[in-house]
Formats: sequence, structure tokens, C-alpha cells
Amino acid sequence: VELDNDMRGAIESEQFHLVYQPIFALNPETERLVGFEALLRWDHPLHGALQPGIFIPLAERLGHIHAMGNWVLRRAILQLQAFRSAGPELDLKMNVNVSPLQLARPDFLARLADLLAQVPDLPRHALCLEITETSLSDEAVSEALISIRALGVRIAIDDFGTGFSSLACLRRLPVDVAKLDRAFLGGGHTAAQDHRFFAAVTGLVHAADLKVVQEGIETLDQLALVRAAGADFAQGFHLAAPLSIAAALGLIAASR
Ligand code: G
Ligand code: G
Ligand code: MN
Ligand code: NA
Repeated sequence: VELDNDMRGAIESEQFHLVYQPIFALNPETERLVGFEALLRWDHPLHGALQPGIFIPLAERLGHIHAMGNWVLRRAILQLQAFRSAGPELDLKMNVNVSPLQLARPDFLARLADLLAQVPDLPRHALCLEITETSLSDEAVSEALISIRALGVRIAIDDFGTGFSSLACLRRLPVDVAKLDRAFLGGGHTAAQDHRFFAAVTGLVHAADLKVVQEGIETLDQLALVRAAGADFAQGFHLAAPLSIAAALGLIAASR
């Protein structure tokens, strides 16, 4: 494929950048900024802005995901340092998506430890790796999670509720956060049905000692629903879209 050759040089020629989608704590009354999810963008010289849904699967198939993933981790960790300095009292966090292929590689842990050693002042709990639920059945992945967590880095299950054996995973695996997939917010239910469902799922996740993030919140009604159900954190276009560094710094300043 044409994108294959393009991808090789894309990191060196700085065609990738990250955008940062805010995550908010759901207090009874208002939302409080707690951190960001780093999301990868590729500014392709011919095709323009490419979304990760298109090029991540390709990068995984072609083996570029490791170099790309290392670049993302490094950038996100450095940006986390900068965001935290811009609002030290906010104790901001950074979520980084990682492919199961990255985790399954034996040298991933050493890489991560190396990166963290370069930022000794950064509290390890401020970094959270997001792993999709479907990858958790992989033995190599679940073993990697134990070592990653031993470093103090937190783990979130991304797209929670869309895979298999999620209840077993919830109790067995060393994870800290469940990010409820936005598919849950799909319509067709009464307000009472929605409330029962979200309260039950949130209660279940809490019973396993995990925090709940609802992603994909697009309306005020959805925000009210997940808040009433007891979710801890929320993310989505209704609250904030993925932001440039400058816009994220603006939000940090306004949140102090
Ligand atoms: O940003 P967007 O909503 O288009 O992301 C689409 C998908 O790509 C999401 O599932 C997201 O988790 C994934 N994604 C975004 N950035 C990264 C990244 O840096 N690494 C990996 N592995 N996946 C990413
Ligand atoms: O699978 P993951 O959660 O990593 O996906 C993140 C992707 O979801 C990003 O590409 C981001 O642009 C997108 N996203 C973020 N908020 C919303 C939202 O409120 N609605 C929709 N449809 N997509 C969102
Ligand atoms: Mn994610
Ligand atoms: Na998701």
C-alpha cells in the first residue's frame, strides 16, 4: 500500500502530532478538569489529516506500531510534564492508548521504564495506559499489565463493555479504570431504563474496585444521566473536543 512507505518516514519528518481530549471529574454540581487523553493525528502531505482508525490498524499489520507507539508515549509524557507545570495544584493525568502488539513485545516494559526515568519528578500514577477490552484475553498482554502496574502506572480498559468475558476480566486483571464505550449511550430507551442500566453497570465496576469513565458524552442529558448513575469521570464532545496544546493550556489556565 502507498501509506506503508509513507509511514516509514512520517515520524522522522514530524508528520504526526497529538491532540488532547479533556477528562473531567463529575462532582455533584460541576465538572473539574482532571487530565487528558492523548489522541494521534497524521498530517499526511498528500491526503491531509488522517484519523487513527485508518492508519493504526495498518501500522499494526506492518509493524510500524512499535516506533509509532514509542513516539506517542514519549510525546505524551513530555506534554504531561508541561501541562502539570502549567497548573501544579491540578495534579493532571494523561491517558495514552497502547496497542496490544506493543504490550506483547518483551522490551515494552524497559522502554516505558526508560521514558519514566527521564522524568523523575513525574508521579507514576499521573500516567494511565488505555488497553482495549478485546486484547485482555491475550496472556502476554495480561502479564505485561502486572509489570506496568508495578511501576506505578495506571491501566484503563478502553471501550469497556464491547468485548467478551468482561466480568471475569474485571475481577482478575490488574486494572484501575473502566472506560464505558459510547455505544452504551445509544438511544431507544426510556429515561428510567437508562438510569437503571447505567447505575447497575457503574455499581458493578465500582464493586470490582475500578473507577468509571464515561466516554463519548455528546449531550447535556447524557451527562446528567451518567452523573446520576454515579460515574466518576466523563469525556466527550459535549464537554470538550480533542484540543491543540495551546487550547489545552488555555483550559488548564481557566481551571485553576
Ligand atoms: O482520535 P480518534 O477518535 O479518531 O481515535 C480512533 C481510535 O484510535 C480510538 O480507538 C483510539 O483509541 C485510537 N487511537 C488514538 N490515538 C492512538 C494512539 O496513539 N495509539 C493507539 N494504539 N491508538 C490510538
Ligand atoms: O476508542 P477511544 O476511546 O480511544 O476513542 C477515542 C476517539 O473518540 C477519539 O478519536 C475522539 O475523537 C472520539 N471522540 C471523543 N469524544 C467523542 C464524542 O463525544 N462522540 C464521538 N462520536 N466520538 C468522540
Ligand atoms: Mn481511548
Ligand atoms: Na473507546
